[in-house]
Amino acid sequence: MASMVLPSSGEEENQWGLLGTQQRSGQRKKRSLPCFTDSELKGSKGRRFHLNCSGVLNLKCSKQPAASSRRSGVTSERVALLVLSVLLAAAVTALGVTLSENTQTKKSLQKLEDVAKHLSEILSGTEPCKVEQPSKPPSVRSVRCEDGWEPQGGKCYFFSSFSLTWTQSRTHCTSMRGDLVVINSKEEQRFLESRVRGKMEDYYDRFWIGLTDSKNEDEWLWVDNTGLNTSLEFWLGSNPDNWTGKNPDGEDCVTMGEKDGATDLKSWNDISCESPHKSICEKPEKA
Ligand SMILES: [Ca+2]
Ligand SMILES: [Ca+2]
Ligand SMILES: [Ca+2]
Repeated sequence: MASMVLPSSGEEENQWGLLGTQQRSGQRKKRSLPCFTDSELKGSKGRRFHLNCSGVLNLKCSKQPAASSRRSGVTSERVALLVLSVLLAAAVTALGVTLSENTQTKKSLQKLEDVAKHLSEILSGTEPCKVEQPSKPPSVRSVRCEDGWEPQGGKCYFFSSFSLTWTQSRTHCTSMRGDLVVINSKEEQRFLESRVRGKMEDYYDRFWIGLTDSKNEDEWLWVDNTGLNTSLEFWLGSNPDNWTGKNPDGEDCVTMGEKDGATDLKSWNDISCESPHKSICEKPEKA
């Protein structure tokens, strides 16, 4: 064991880092104290020592804080390593999740590509659809006849609902560049009979046609001055009878129409030209 001189107050540390203080009678003085050699100190591994000296003696090794600091450093390093390990594990986990999601995304894309390829193959083997043009809707307006006129057999017909005398009705037709109808065929009679029947409101609701014997009794002429063809007559019952019961001048103008339907198209009746009735106008189609 070696001896050393303790530093006085203010002398803090010897060459081993030992501090020694003695207080006696309020006086501080230097004193030789037993201490430890370097090897003993080194062997002590920096532990705290209490020297058996007289008086109050406090000894501590200055290397102990260094060891404690080293242990603290080691602990901090371990903590840091632990934190880093945790962070690394979290990063690896996140990376794994990302890779898994990417893998699933790639699989989904591959499925979509397969579906698209399959559809493309189907479409390539399918004949292109023919777009059918919609059929032309039936025209409610004739390009051959004016508004209100009905086309039939190359002619246009106007069924007037004005109740006028025979002469007034003819004037109305001519004002529209037509005339009272002239029936030239059985087909024309059939068409007119059907249309008039549908328009009649009652038994007497008949329509004027362009036939009259007003110039000479029983000499029937059409408004175009053609004579009546006896093979194309459609008199109803006992007509023409030139009945004078209502007008002493008899009956010189002709109407047509049987609300309940005409037998063999026979629907003509001679009546007074002054009676008010509806009428049928006729004119050629547009050129
Ligand atoms: Ca005609
Ligand atoms: Ca007559
Ligand atoms: Ca008559």
